[in-house]
Amino acid sequence: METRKLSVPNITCGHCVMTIQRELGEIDGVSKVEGDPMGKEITVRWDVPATLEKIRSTLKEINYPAVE
Ligand SMILES: [Cu+2]
Repeated sequence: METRKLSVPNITCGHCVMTIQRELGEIDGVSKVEGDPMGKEITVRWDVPATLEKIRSTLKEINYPAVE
């Protein structure tokens, strides 16, 4: 089980967070996605078969790339 906080500058409101939660939630192995619209950060918890690379590429696909 891994947990990572990611900075996502394109987040502007709670709807952005909901979109990210929905899209990342469809990845097998992702068990939790929390977001902070003010801080423009998300916290993702996952286990195999999900990977950080998969999470980052999905964020990029939906136009919410993580910067770190
Ligand atoms: Cu928004």
